[in-house]
Amino acid sequence: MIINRNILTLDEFTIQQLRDFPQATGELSSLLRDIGLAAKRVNVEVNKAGLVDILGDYGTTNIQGEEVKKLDIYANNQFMGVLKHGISCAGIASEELDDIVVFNDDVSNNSKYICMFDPLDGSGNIDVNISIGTIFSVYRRVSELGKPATKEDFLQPGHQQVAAGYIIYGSSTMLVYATRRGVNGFTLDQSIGEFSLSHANIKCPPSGKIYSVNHGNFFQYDEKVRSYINLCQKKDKTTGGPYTQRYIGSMVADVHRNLLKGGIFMYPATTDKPKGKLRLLYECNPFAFIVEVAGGKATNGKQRILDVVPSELHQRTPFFVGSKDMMGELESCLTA
Ligand code: AHM
Repeated sequence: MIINRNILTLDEFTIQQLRDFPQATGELSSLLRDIGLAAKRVNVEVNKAGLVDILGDYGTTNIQGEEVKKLDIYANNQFMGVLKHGISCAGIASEELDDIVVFNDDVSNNSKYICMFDPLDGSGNIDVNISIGTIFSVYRRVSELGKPATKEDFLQPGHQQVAAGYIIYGSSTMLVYATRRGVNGFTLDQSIGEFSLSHANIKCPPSGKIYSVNHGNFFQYDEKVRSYINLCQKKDKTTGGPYTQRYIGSMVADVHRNLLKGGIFMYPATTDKPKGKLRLLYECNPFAFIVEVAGGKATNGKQRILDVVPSELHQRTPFFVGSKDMMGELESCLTA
C-alpha cells in the first residue's frame, strides 16, 4: 500500500511547526491536540444525533436565558475535560458556563494558556441536520505563573489571542485554526480517525459575491446598515453586485463558507437586541482573529473587534466580518 506522506495530520503539523521554533515548549501543540481529541468525540455524537436520545432540550436555560440542548452540555464537558486533564491550560471560560473554571492544581497553575470556547454554536440547528460548530480561542495568561488563573486572563482584547479556531461538523468534519503565522484547515479522515491537513495557508479572497445576514431583521437594523444591504442587492459595476444572499443561521458554517469563497457576514444590532446577539469572547474574537490572519477584516461597526477591551465574560456585540474590499464598502456606508 502507498501511504501519502505529504498529507500531515494535525499532530504532525503542529510538531513540524515546533521544529521551526526550537525555543517553543510545545504547550500550544499539546493544547491543540487536546482540542482535536474533544472534537473527534463530539463529532461521533453529532453524527449519531437522531439515533440516540441526545437531541432536544436539556431542560434548563444558560446564563443568557437560552434553552440548553443536551449536545451543548456533552460538548462543553468534552472540551472542558480534555483541557483540565491536559498540561497546557490553566482554566477555561465557556458560553455554557456562568463563570470561569480555574483548574487550580500544580500542573495547571504552571500552564501558560487559558482557553475560551463556544462548545456547540448554532445548536438550534442540531435537530434538523444542519452544520454546527465549536469555536475556541487561546490566550497567554497575564496572571503570575505558579498561581491559579484569574478573571483578568479572560478579559483580554482579542488582539492578544495566541491562536483561535473552529470545528465544523458538516458534510465532512473540519478543524481550522489560526496562529499569527497563518490559517490552516484539517479534514477529519474517518479511515484513520485523524484530522489531516487539507487546506494549507487559507487566504480569504479580498472580494466575493456573498453577503450573509438575517433579512428577517431588516427593518430592525439602523439606516446605515440597511443602506449597505441595499447596496449588496444593487447591480453595480464598481462592487460587482448584486451579491448573492446566503444565510444558514449557523455562524461557523456561514463564516467558513465566506472565508473560503469570499464574502461578508453580519449580525448587526437590532431594535430588540441593541447590543447585538453574538458573544464577543466566544464567537466574534476568534472569528475576527482567524479572518484577519487570512487577510480579511472584522468590526463592530465602529471599532476593530480585536481592539475592544471586554468588561464581562458574556458580553455581546454587533459583528461584521469578511473579505477586505467588501468590509471597505460596508465601512463607507457606516461612516457616510
Ligand atoms: P446559538 O448560540 O444559540 O447557537 O446562537 C448563535 C447563532 C449563530 O451561529 C448564528 O449566526 C446566529 O445565532 C443566528 O441567529 P438568528 O437566528 O437570529 O439569525
